[in-house]
Amino acid sequence: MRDEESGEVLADLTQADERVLIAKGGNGGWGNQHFATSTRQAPRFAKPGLPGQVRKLGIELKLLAEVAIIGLPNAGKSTLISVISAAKPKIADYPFTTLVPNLGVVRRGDETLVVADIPGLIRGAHEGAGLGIRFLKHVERCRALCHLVDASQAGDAETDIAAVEGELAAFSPEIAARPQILVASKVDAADAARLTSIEEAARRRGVPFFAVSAAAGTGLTDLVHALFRIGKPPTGHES
Ligand SMILES: Nc1nc2c(ncn2[C@@H]2O[C@H](COP(=O)(O)OP(=O)(O)OP(=O)(O)O)[C@@H](O)[C@H]2O)c(=O)[nH]1
Ligand SMILES: [Mg+2]
Repeated sequence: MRDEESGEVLADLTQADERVLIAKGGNGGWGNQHFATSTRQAPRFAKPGLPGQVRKLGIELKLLAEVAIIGLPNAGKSTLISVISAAKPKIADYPFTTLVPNLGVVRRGDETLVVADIPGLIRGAHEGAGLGIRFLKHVERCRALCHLVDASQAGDAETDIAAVEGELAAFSPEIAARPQILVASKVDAADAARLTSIEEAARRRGVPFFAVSAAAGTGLTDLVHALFRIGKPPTGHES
């Protein structure tokens, strides 16, 4: 929350029920009761209160997910979150199905992890193309990124992967440098050369690679473990 005039950050509310006083009310006035005496029981005058503080605020909502699922439109992000969490986002075979991020809680035993399905990113997103930048800001709070790449299409994946990475880096080099995994989606319908190119792209970058099919349910357990690994801060004594 910012003061629109000065740009000063007034508050950053990250917990449920957190409160902050942004604008003080004016001092109260004195009602006519205050001026009443035994001989003047209903005075016709009173002292008005002072006006309260007036401020113009800029308020932004940022989701508090631990891992953001990012990728080109139609990569299968919403389908993935629908099978690893209880979230039930809209899924369709056209780009920009997801218009606002969806949050899902992924469970592993007693542990939970909050994952965000971010609307598809395209080249120029950091300048506002597609649904773009409005949603990149939701990625700011995530510890880690799960970059989903459609393995069912034809063609080398490097260009697609680099396009998404380029947008992230243009938005924030700091976000682009967060822990990442590269995940080939739709491997039930994979194009073999494409799948290999995704794996090679992961190897070149030195990031973990996973192959999943949300439709067939393959690779999901390994992926969930990986999401917990990157999404939770290291405790220092994990095996
Ligand atoms: N064969 C196959 N198709 C899949 C799989 N996962 C998703 N799809 C299909 O891919 C299309 C896009 O899926 P979505 O989950 O809506 O993709 P998205 O990345 O959320 O797309 P946007 O919200 O538009 O960015 C849909 O037609 C899905 O049914 C999969 O594992 N296998
Ligand atoms: Mg979607």
